[in-house]
Amino acid sequence: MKKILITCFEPFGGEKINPSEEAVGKVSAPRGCELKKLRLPVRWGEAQKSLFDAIDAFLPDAVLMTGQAGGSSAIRIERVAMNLCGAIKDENGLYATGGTEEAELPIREGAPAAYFSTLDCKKIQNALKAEDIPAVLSYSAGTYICNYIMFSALDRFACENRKISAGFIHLPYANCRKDGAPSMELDVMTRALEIALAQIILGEKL
Ligand code: PCA
Repeated sequence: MKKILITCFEPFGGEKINPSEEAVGKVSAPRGCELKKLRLPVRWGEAQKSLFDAIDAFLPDAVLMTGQAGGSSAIRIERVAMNLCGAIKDENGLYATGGTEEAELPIREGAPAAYFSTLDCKKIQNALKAEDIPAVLSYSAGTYICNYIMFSALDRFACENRKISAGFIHLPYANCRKDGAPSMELDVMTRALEIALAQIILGEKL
């Protein structure tokens, strides 16, 4: 039985829901997979600690992280995470420094500038497109908490020389929006995550 940790985020930025939390909540574990679901806070520091605690307790073979990318009209499979906490205030109203003075800083001083996802992103994209689900490869996961946890996981696995595949998928808004921003049906996003999980299991050489 392969163990996969799937993470999502709490709502943030005044939104009532986070599509990642809704979709992950509905995802069923593919056959041959023990799935652990984890909701992360949109807060610097706390998100990484919560992720690392879950990895230590569950010892997954793979980690699929998910979050919301408002404004996107397709599933975004992230190829790259960079070593940067952007100058963005979290849900506590704090920058990554823990203070209120605007600042950006590296996620880990001395770490590589970036890591590639260790999931087979192209294979996941092809599998989604085969079911007519709009999906793109993305070359920036942004500079906020999604990039932060994607980088944190990849950096930790690289440092510890652990063969745990890890990557990130960003989801569009879930509901039709008054502001006209693009959205996607929740059932479609849930199916997309199940397809991604199935591809991850196929790709695991355990
Ligand atoms: N999206 C944000 C943080 C949490 C989420 O769901 C991001 O893209 O960084």
